Amino acid sequence: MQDLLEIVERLFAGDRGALARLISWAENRDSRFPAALGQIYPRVGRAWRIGITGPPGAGKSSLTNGLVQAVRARDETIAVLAIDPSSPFTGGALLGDRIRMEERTQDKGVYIRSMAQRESHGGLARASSDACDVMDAFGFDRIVVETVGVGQAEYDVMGAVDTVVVVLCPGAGDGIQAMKAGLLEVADVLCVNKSDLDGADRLILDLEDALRLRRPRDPAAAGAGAMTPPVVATSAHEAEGLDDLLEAIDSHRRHLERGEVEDLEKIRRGKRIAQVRRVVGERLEEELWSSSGHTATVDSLLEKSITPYDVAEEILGSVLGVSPKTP
Ligand SMILES: Nc1nc2c(ncn2[C@@H]2O[C@H](COP(=O)(O)OP(=O)(O)OP(=O)(O)O)[C@@H](O)[C@H]2O)c(=O)[nH]1
Ligand SMILES: [Mg+2]
Repeated sequence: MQDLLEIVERLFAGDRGALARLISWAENRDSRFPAALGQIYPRVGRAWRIGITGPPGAGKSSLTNGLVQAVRARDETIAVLAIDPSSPFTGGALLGDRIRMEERTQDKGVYIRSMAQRESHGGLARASSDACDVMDAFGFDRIVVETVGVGQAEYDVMGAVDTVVVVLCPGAGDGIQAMKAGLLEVADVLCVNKSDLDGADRLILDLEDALRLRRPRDPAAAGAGAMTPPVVATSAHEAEGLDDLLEAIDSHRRHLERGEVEDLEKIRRGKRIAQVRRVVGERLEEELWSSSGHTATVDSLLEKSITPYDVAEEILGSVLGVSPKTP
């Protein structure tokens, strides 16, 4: 406990070692984390959380770097959480990325941290939300979470931020890919990066068409805070459009803060509820399978050549006292 109070005190005093340590606790599901979060929780909720997602190579990291500069030029502070997919195939390149990003931070107003999916034990959305809470309590004005927007885990991460920026770039069928992957549905701001390349104008027009066609039909589909996402052109290479991107993010923020569609408090409460469900899910799973009894039950039941469904129902029956689902 002494240990814990000391680290929280250091966090509040602006100690980056404490910041790093608490994020590691979140990442590794350290048993001290929940109590630490309890201590810092009164200071959570001030930072604006920006999610940056999109297909591999669209320029998310380059844009994040650009955003860091644009934010610093306004004298605001910013923390970045870069989520590595930690695939064995791309691990090398991403590691390079991480080093490139971490190198640039002699600046006290910037903090950059990466989090590997594998190290968060599958609970990526839970761990990244916890890490954001720590960075928020530390006092950063803005937090950027960068993911590769492909899988369910990344969508869940995006569900925990305030403004989602989907980054696309010109190139074979990217716009269409994005629509197929449902990326447009999660976007609060659409960013067409690499506007210095041919095809960017075309992609912008295509996206605007797609948004026009889709939105009126189903205004409720995008859920809380729904508005037609603006399409912003950027070139991270030429540092073009970064202020426009920041302005689009701020405009989305003002829109939510004015409660034009739904109250910001209510939206954030929804995100907290999702976090509670994630924590309960993780803990249940852990409790269930760490008690050797259930694992043994599964083994012995499967021996009797009954189906996995029947075994599952037996286990659920014994744990929750529910009766088997009947068709
Ligand atoms: N022409 C051009 N190239 C860019 C621009 N922004 C990024 N790139 C290049 O695109 C490539 C991918 O950039 P990253 O910033 O690593 O993209 P990413 O989306 O973070 O990539 P992953 O993390 O691997 O998914 C790099 O070679 C960049 O130099 C841009 O505005 N214009
Ligand atoms: Mg990247």
